[in-house]
Amino acid sequence: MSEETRKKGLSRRDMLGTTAAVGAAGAAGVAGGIGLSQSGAIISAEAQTRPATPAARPAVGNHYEVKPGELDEYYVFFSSGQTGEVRIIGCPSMRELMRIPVFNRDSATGWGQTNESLRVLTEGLTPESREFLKDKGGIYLNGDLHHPHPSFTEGTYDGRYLYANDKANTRVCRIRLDVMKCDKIIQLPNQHTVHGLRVQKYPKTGYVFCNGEDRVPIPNDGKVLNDPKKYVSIFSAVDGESMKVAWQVKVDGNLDNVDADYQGKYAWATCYNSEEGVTLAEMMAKEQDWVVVFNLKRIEEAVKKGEFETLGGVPVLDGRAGSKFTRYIPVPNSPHGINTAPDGIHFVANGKLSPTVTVFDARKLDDLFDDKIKPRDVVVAEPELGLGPLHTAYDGKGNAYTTVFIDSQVVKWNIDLAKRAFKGEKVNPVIQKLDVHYQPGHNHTSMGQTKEADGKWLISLNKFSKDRFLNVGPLKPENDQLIDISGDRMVIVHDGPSFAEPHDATLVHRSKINPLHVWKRDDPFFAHAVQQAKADGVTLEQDSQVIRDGNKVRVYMTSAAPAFGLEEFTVKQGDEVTVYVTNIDEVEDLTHGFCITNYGINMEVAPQATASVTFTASKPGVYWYYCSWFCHAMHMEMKGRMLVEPRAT
Ligand code: K7E
Ligand code: CUA
Repeated sequence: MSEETRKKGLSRRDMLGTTAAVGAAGAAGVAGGIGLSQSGAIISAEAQTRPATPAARPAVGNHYEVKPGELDEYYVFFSSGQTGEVRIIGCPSMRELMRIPVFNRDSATGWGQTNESLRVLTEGLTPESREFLKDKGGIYLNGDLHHPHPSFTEGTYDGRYLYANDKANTRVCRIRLDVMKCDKIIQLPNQHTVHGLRVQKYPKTGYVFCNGEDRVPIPNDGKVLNDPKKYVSIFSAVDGESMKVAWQVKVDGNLDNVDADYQGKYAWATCYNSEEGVTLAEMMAKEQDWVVVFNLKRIEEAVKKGEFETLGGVPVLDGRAGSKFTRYIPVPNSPHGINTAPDGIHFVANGKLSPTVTVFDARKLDDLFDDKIKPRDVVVAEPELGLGPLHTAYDGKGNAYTTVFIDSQVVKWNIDLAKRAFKGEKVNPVIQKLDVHYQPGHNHTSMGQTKEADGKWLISLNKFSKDRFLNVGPLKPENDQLIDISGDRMVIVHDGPSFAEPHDATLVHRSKINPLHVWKRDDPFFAHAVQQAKADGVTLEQDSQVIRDGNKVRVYMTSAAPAFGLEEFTVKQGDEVTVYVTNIDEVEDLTHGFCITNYGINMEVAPQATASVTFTASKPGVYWYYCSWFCHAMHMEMKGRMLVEPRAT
């Protein structure tokens, strides 16, 4: 690359365009008619006369534009932080495609109100939480979803599930990727919050690893209070199939983030507060903290042999300093993200308070556990990148991309160069520092957390957006920036505002995900409704009728645009009413809704699904119900009346 092009921020690839058709348009504009596509063919005269790339737009061609009607190449599963849901974004368009309610209450779909969602939200609660929520509606209404990660088979995504944590109420969820609905939520006993979450990559998921961040007494029942020496933090492995806790390990310090290897032998977590303090000053007192490595085989053997104590109904092992299950590798104070490279060899802990990242070689861990080497012997590089390294992503070509929060940059660096520098060679591993806007947390590359990392895209999830968008008042959106990493240089191509607070995201090639177009009638998601109907002698797909069972009333109705199977039904004040709506339309995207005015009821019923909701008919009178999802020219007329007879007094 010539010095001049370097100054302009252009690489050879930028000038030649990326894809023959679309990239060429940009190339013509940028390079003033070089006239070559990537394949070397001379581009058309028409392409050469297309309007030049506007000066403000990065000089990379506009291959990130996904034209109306075209589909994106990647699904991005975004967390939403304290909103509590998962969002699906298309990449490279960055268009929001869908929201999946999980730990939140959702007005549009009825999540948190339908019987189907309430089952998911309540069945995995600990007995203590169930008791606690008894007079609070039975469910938590908030969540803090940080880390959404899809299931693996042999080192890459298999399209079955997505898992995520709830930091707010110590829960883990599973989303079925065939229907994009949450089908399991469990609350982890013994531990206090779950922050880091990553999954087993090999041979398959397998385990979902969940970091307990805060230290508390076990059991946390008030007998021990202000005696931090007796607090402990917990590392959990959840079985991703059964969604039960497989085992837990007690550790020293506070666990932050976690990741797993490509061999199925180890998981590793960053750990701060080796001081075991309870105030900020205490937690930051020491110069060093740790990365904890968990030996999965040794843990499994011990569990098999019964070498554990049962706490909160699950097997708990002691992995504190000196244990055969763990090794504690010292790293600079308060590390944050930990990220496994697609080469299957390296993993990186990000310094946060230290300007460095620490690179480990997983091949040395067998020797470490056999005490043949010292913990720091596993470290093979420690490059200095900038202020506030938080998370690292990879391109599969030996390069790493680390967010530095305080400097508001993404730093591209080379793992090999970093290792050579660590050995004393005079080389600079840093390839480029790119300003992002502003204060990045996680960043993620396309397929970058699998062995199929493809090095095309990087998304920087920036916590602040400040002046990048129209001012919307004191509360601002975050800014997710799309960065083209396919060339020598990183180039920002898109700013995308998003609401609270996408910590983390996973970019999955669309070939890995195959959702259904309409529900299957035998889906387990509404199996309870099917069972109840059967017991009542009702065929959900045909019958609309009211069954009285003491003061319980079950109202079954079909929905087919633009009519419900029942134009009215009558109940008595005080009845416990369950309405089952079955959408018998088979047309893709023809979703109905069921909303009862002034009864606070609303739910979505997608094609071929059954949804149900239970409430007490406490108010007498006439209450119209209507379809709340636009379905037909006569959608406004898709309604009926619930007549509630007053209680005889
Ligand atoms: Cu860095 Cu919760 Cu993944 Cu946020 S954590 S940034
Ligand atoms: Cu059915 Cu709108």
